[in-house]
Amino acid sequence: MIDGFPRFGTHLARPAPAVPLDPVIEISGAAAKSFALPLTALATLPRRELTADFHCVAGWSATNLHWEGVAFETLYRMIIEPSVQPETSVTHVVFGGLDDHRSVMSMEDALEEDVLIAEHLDGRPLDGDHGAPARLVSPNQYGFVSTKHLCRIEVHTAEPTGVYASPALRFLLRPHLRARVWEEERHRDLPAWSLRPAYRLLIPPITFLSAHGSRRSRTPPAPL
Ligand SMILES: Nc1nc2c(c(=O)[nH]1)N[C@H]1C(S)=C(S)[C@@H](COP(=O)(O)O)O[C@H]1N2
Ligand SMILES: [Mo]
Repeated sequence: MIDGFPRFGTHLARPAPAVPLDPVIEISGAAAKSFALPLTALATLPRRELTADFHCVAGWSATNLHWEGVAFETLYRMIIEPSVQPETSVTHVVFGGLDDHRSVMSMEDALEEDVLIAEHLDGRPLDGDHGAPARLVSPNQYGFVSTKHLCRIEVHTAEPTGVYASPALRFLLRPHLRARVWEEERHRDLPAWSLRPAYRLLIPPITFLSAHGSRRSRTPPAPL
C-alpha cells in the first residue's frame, strides 16, 4: 500500500504531456479505416462508474479509486467495431498515450466489463499526473496496461510486437500480455516470486522521478 495515489510510470523524468486544445483519440490499425474521435464524443455515450484498487507491477497499490468514463466495450461496440471490415477478426488492441507510452491487451481482456476509458477520477477531471485528458483503466491488470493521456487506439488481427518500446519496460520487465493482478502475471518468462524484491527496489527511484516530473509539470515555463 502507498500513501495517496502517486504519479507513476515509465515516462516519469518528463512532465506530463500537454493536453491539446481539442483532444482526439485516433482509431487505426490493420483492420479499421483510420479516423479521429473527438474526446467530447465520450460524453454522449452511456457512462460507467467504477470503484477499484490500482496495482503497479513494481509492488504498490492505491486503494478505492473512483473512476468515471465509458466502458471500453461500449466504445468498441458503438464506434470502433462498425468501422472494421466484416471478415476481419480483431484479436488485440494497442492503447497509445501522448507521451508515447503504449500497452497491448487481448480483445478478450479488453472487453471485460471493468475496462474503462476514464476522464474523471474521484469526481474531478483527470489531472496531468493521472492521465489527462483521458486514460485507460483496467483494474484487474498491472498498472502499465492502463495507458494514460490516451490519444490512439489500434486494432490488430494478431499480437503486435514491440509495443513496450520504453527501454525500461522492454529490457527490465518484458511485460506479460495478460498481466492479471490476481494471477501475478508480471513477466513473460520469469515467475513472479523471483521478481518481487527487484521490482520493489524500483519504487523509491521511480517515486523520486515521479515527484520531479509532477513538480515540473505544475511550474509555468520561465519567461524568455
Ligand atoms: N501514458 C502513460 N501511461 C502510463 C504510464 C506512463 O508512463 N505513461 N505508466 C504506467 C504505469 S507503469 C503505471 S503503474 C500507471 C500509473 O498510474 P498513475 O501515474 O496514475 O499512478 O500508469 C501506466 N500508464
Ligand atoms: Mo507501474
